[in-house]
Amino acid sequence: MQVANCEHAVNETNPADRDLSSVTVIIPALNESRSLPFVLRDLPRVGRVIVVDNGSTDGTGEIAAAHGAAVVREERRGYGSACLAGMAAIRQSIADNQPAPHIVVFLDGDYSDYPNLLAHLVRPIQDDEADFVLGSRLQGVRETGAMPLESVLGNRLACCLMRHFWRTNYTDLGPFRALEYTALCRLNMQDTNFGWTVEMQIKAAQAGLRIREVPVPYRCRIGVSKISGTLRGAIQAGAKILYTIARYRWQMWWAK
Ligand SMILES: Nc1nc2c(ncn2[C@@H]2O[C@H](COP(=O)(O)OP(=O)(O)OP(=O)(O)O)[C@@H](O)[C@H]2O)c(=O)[nH]1
Ligand SMILES: [Mg+2]
Repeated sequence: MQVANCEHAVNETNPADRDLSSVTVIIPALNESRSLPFVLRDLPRVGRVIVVDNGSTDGTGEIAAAHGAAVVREERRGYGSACLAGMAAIRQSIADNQPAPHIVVFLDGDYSDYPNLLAHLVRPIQDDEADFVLGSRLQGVRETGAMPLESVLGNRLACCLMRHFWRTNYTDLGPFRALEYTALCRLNMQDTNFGWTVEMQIKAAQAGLRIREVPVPYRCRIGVSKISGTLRGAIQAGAKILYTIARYRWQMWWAK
């Protein structure tokens, strides 16, 4: 396992500083049994952790449950499908008379992000300064090899297009992000795979959410790379992201 030494970019917030009991974390996970224990170990104490086991065959769900997470199984593959299943689980718990979360955090299950920075990520929402906080890996320090060049360039291109079309200031499409729950619901998220992150960012801009970026460090994942580490995955993800931008831009023109 490779873990970056990351005393940089942001000061780790002592989780004891903040009450995180109204934060729900959604972790989409496809065959992440090796990394998930580290992710769950490093998360500060929050209200609820939902691991969406996206049809894993390596015992990901069992490992997540053994580490105290609520596990939802979603057989329909795709990053967005897993995130949507996590949101459906929140809606179900509200229907079952559980309190609605104030904040929802999305976090990958591969230990590329730093779960211990969660309090730092949610702070602008808790302080009512933002509705959507995006962890920017391109503003933070990246371990060598954590983000291949094509991934860095692809993210830059997507952000450049969003800046041009929606006047946004995004610098990344990073997966570690936090939203005020009612704002998230208003976005009516739909994408079932690689378009999820860019869809959220476009819709957040269109909905007039208060958007904030914070730099986050990023390290090499544990386990086998599924998207950015393979040429096929990178091309598929890039094509879907560009298609999603074109689609929402087209809808804007159409609506005029
Ligand atoms: N690729 C992929 N990831 C999924 C899926 N469902 C859930 N996930 C999870 O979504 C998160 C992001 O996927 P990753 O494979 O890490 O994608 P990435 O970070 O762009 O690229 P690599 O880390 O290089 O593989 C991980 O926690 C996955 O386990 C799916 O259908 N496909
Ligand atoms: Mg990853």
